[in-house]
Amino acid sequence: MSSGKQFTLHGDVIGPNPLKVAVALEELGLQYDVAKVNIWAGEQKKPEYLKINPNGRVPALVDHSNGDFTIWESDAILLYLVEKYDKEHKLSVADVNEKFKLIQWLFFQSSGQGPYFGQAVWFMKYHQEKIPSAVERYQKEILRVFGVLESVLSKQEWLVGGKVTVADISFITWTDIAIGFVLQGVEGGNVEKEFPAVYKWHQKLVARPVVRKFLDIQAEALNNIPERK
Ligand SMILES: N[C@@H](CCC(=O)N[C@@H](CS)C(=O)NCC(=O)O)C(=O)O
Repeated sequence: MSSGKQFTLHGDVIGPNPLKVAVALEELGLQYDVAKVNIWAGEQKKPEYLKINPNGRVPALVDHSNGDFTIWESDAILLYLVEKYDKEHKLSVADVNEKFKLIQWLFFQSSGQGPYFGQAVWFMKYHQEKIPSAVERYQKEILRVFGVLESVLSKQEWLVGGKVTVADISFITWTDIAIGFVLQGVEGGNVEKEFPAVYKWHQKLVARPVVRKFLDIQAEALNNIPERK
């Protein structure tokens, strides 16, 4: 905590939600320490962590240069970072209308992508019973969400402002997991073929060196994940 770095990222630099925060911090050149929270051991539900994030999930971010200001929910963290520390609009937009478009996409990610994609993984991998209809429901929702993104990205390169922003970055991890795992073998789930603009957009994002670095760290960690408690 007292390394002198500006931020502490609680959670990790991997996983659908922490990874995007680590990407934004590094793309913006901000210095941070990671306080690891082992979600496989249930540390996110322990009283010490609940003081930081009462929702008991990762990530959470503490900004030591702002009186230890603490914020959780990955997309709220992204908004905080660009509002306060992206004056040059490297990952954000200047125009107010565009800013609300960016917020719109973050809301869509956190309400439309995150939960559905997350539930698909839950029912495919972790739920104690096999419930094919639940798996099918969430896989179909993924296809629907990709359909929404395709309808927009087939007409423009990025979600907002004609440039990469935190809106695009917020979608990376779940899109990667959907392409690499959840939609494998699903009818209509060949993303490159069925949603070519989404696929191209995602490939451009994962080619960014900072994104690639964290996805590689994540891939390595996933090989060593214990069974969830
Ligand atoms: N909407 C939250 C979701 C956070 C979330 O679900 N994080 C996962 C890890 S990626 C977690 O903490 N899982 C452990 C648990 O649910 O107990 C966000 O975007 O930050």
